[in-house]
Amino acid sequence: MAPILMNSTGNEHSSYIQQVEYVKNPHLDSMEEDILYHLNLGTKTHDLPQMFGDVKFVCVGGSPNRMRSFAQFIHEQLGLPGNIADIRDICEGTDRYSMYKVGPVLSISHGMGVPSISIMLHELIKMLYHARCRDVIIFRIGTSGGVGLAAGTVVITDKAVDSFFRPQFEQVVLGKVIIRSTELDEDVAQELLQYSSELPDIPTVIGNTMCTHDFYEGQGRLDGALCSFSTEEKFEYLRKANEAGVRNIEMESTVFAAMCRVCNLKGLREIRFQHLMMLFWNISRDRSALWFISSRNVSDSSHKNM
Ligand code: R2B
Repeated sequence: MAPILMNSTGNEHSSYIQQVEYVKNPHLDSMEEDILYHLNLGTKTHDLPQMFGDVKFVCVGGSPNRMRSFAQFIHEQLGLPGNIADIRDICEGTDRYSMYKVGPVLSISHGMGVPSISIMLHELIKMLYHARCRDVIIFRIGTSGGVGLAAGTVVITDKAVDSFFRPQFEQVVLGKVIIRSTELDEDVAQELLQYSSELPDIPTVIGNTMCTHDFYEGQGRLDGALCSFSTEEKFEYLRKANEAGVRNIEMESTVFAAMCRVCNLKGLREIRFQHLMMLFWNISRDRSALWFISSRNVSDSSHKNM
């Protein structure tokens, strides 16, 4: 069941009662207009409930092209009317992000790294709030480097961890560090693992996903413009990561998990589209936990990750 929450200010906004309160910002209600700058949308310029009120699944991923392909794929899978070539980028007025809507599914790009996905998530979560959406599940569809896994292995993430293998996301706010949890529900991860048994060709494991703030040195790569460590030190770090339960590395999971958790969104990360479709229908039975799946088509311990 979706939680029934009051407006976070304590003021009753009757139209918002009995609805998941995705935003956690008491200032929002006193604002005359909310401009979602990087999505090129706003509460005065767009009818957000009419445009997005029926959204149930949000899929986010790094690349605009991939998210367009994903929207086209979902359009076909759902057997929606119309031509896939006509699916338009709702954010075409900006080149920051791309957004496509097909039926109840929204497909949005977020760029690379924590700051980029974080800006998009702030504006997306506000958009869902203004559109009065309910029971929304978010997926992150992305790439990541596997740690000690065969190429093609899907990782179902039970925890997003930082570069010290801690299940937390640190955000500096007004000069102070705020720590938010990225812990996820183990039972849910186990259940998702069961679904994966219906796809025998896709090896799937449960593990931690490590989020770094750099693609090169931050992920122990030897091929950046700078490298301050030896090959042995690289493998020592990856060995420790593996011992700490890390099965893959990427660059957005901690803030994604933290923001979904704080904002009452069920978050999930997945890469295989056909797998995703199956999960859609399996998980659309209501849940109260946070979901987060990580998966990847890579890799060996050199964790190539493009
Ligand atoms: C995976 O791939 C990108 C870097 O190549 C980054 O966004 C990530 O998390």
